[in-house]
Amino acid sequence: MPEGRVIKAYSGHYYVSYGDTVVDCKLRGRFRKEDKDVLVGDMVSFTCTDPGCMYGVIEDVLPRKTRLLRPLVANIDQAVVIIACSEPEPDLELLDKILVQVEASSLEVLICLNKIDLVSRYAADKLAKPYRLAGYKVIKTSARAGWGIKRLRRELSEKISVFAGPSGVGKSALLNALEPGLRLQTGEVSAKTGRGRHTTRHAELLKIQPGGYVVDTPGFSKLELDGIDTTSLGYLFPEFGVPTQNCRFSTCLHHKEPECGVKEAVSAGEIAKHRHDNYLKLLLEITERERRRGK
Ligand SMILES: Nc1nc2c(ncn2[C@@H]2O[C@H](COP(=O)(O)OP(=O)(O)O)[C@@H](O)[C@H]2O)c(=O)[nH]1
Ligand SMILES: [Mg+2]
Ligand SMILES: [Zn+2]
Repeated sequence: MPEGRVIKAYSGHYYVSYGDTVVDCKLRGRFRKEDKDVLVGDMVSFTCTDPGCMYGVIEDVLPRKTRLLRPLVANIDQAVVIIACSEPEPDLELLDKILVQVEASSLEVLICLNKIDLVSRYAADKLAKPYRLAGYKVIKTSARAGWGIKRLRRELSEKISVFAGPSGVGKSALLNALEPGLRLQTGEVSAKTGRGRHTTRHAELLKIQPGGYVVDTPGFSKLELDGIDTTSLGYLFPEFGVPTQNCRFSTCLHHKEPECGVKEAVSAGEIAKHRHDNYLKLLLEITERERRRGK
């Protein structure tokens, strides 16, 4: 039986990518009885209902690796967190908050520094350095000049990725540079909805040659730090891991405690100061939330 990936679901139609074509499928009736759901991103087996196989029926869902809630898509492997070197100025507080969410969701992470055509090489590397030190893979791109697109394509290959990052950093422009056929609208945000004009409310997988997919709805748009408590926050900053072993207290929150290995590493220049500052801001946010909920 043929197997393919659901790339779009819309009012009872499931569009299944199969080789170079897309098959318009319905669900076998028993799915409703068994309360089984089929999500964008799922691998399914299906039967064709016409000789040309334009239409089909989904017979079964293959085991799901992961299931992300926002966007609601199955089998996402990786988050590509995109920031611009300039225009808009990099918002490192937001970047660090997105990274914490991504770490908590245990996806692979790639940081993409876009618009490197607008700054010096020195400035781009200065931005990248703390994140490379923290162990993140960082790539530099310019959607406009076409730099770094090959590398980005390699990083997307054979994976399902979600693009995350504030509006205006070049998410759509990068997708267009990867797949000119997509012709996504760039640079225009509707004043009424705050969304790009072509932003669909239904998640869709866009195929990137030679064999990756990108989810077209921006992920991690609502950053509520769900399910992260004060004691787990530090573990979501990878570069805190080794220095934490030097903290005197096993419950150290790397804040006001004496003999804190993390604070010592900041003083020694081994951890970027802004990363620790942003950690403290998130710690405060979570503390306040826990207090409001009466924990
Ligand atoms: N100079 C420069 N401008 C870019 C680059 N990538 C995108 N832009 C511009 O930045 C603006 C926002 O890009 P867009 O792709 O719509 O951002 P999105 O909101 O993240 O999807 C547009 O005017 C793009 O032309 C780049 O690498 N360099
Ligand atoms: Mg866009
Ligand atoms: Zn500490």
